[in-house]
Amino acid sequence: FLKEPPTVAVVGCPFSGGQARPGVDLGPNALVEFGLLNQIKQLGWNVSYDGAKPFADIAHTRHDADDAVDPPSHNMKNARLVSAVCERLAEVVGQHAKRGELPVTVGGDHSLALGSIAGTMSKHPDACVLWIDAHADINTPLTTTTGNLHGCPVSFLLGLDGTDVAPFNKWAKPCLSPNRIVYIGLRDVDPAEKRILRENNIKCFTMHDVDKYGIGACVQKALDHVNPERTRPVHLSFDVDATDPSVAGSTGTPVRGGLTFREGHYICEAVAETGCLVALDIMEVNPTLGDEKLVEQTVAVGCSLARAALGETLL
Ligand code: Z70
Ligand code: MN
Ligand code: MN
Ligand code: MN
Repeated sequence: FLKEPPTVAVVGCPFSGGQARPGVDLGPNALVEFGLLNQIKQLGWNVSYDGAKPFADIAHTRHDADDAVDPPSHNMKNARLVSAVCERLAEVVGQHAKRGELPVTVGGDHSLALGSIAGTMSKHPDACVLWIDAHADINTPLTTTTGNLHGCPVSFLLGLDGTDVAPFNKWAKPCLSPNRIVYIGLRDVDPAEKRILRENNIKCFTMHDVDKYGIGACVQKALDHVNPERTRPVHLSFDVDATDPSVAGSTGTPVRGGLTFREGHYICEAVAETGCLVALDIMEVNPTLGDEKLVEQTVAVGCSLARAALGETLL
C-alpha cells in the first residue's frame, strides 16, 4: 500500500481538548524529544516531521478552551475546537497517505482518532481499524455522561444515531462500518456503550478474553474478523491506557488490569507482520502525570509501541 522509499510521516498533534486533564497536549513533544524520529529512521524508514505547524493557526489547541467561546453543544465539551483540530488532522493524514506515506499520529487525546482515521479512509476506503484501549470511545453526543469527546470518536466514524450534529457534520461523514473495527484491551466500558457495541455487533476482545485465550489468539481472531484475507489496509489506533498502569501510568484515565508490556507490543508486532499497516496512532501519553520515572517509562513505551508496529523485531 506504500510508496518507495518507505516513508513515515510523524504527525504530532498537541491537543487536549477532548478530555479534562491538561498535559496530554505535551505528549507529542515528549515522544519526539525521547528520540522517536531517529528510532524510526533506525528501522530503515525515511521520516518526515512537521512539528505542530499544521495546527498552529487553530486557537487553543492546548487545554485552554473557553466555554464562553465554545459552549457545550449537545452535551459535548469543546465541540468546535475538537471538530476543527480533527478536520485539520484528517486533511494532514489524508495528504500523507495519498503520497504513499505511513502517517503516525502522536497525541494528544484520543478524540484525534476521528481525524486520523477519517484521513486514512480518504485514501483507503476499504481499511479496517484495530482499536487498542481500556475504553470503547463509542459514546454518542446523546449517550456521553462526561461530555468528553475522547470518549466518542468511534461513534462519529460509524455515523451512529446522534452524531449528525454541528459542527462535526460539516466535514465528518460516516466512513467506517461496524464490521471493520475490532477492539482489544477493553475493561472500562459505559453501560450505554455496552448496548451500542451489542446492537451493532462490534467485535471486542476484552481483558477477560485476553486472559482466557491469550494475546496471540486474540490478535489472530481480531485480524480474522476485520481482515480475513489480510488484503485490507490496517489503521492501528493505540491508546496507551490499554496497557496496565504499571506499564504506561502517565495517562489521564489509567484503569487497572490492563495489557502487559509484552501483550501491548505483541499486538503491534503482529500487525507489523501482516504488512498491511497504513496508519498508526499513539495516543493519551500525558507527561505531566506521575513522577519523573513514571513519565519517562510511559514515553519510552509510547516510542517502543510505535517501533514495534513499524517493524522492530526482537531478533
Ligand atoms: C468515558 C467517557 C475515555 C479515554 C477515558 C471514558 C472515555 N467512557 N477514553 N479515557 N481514553 O468519558 O465517555
Ligand atoms: Mn476544557
Ligand atoms: Mn481511547
Ligand atoms: Mn482509553
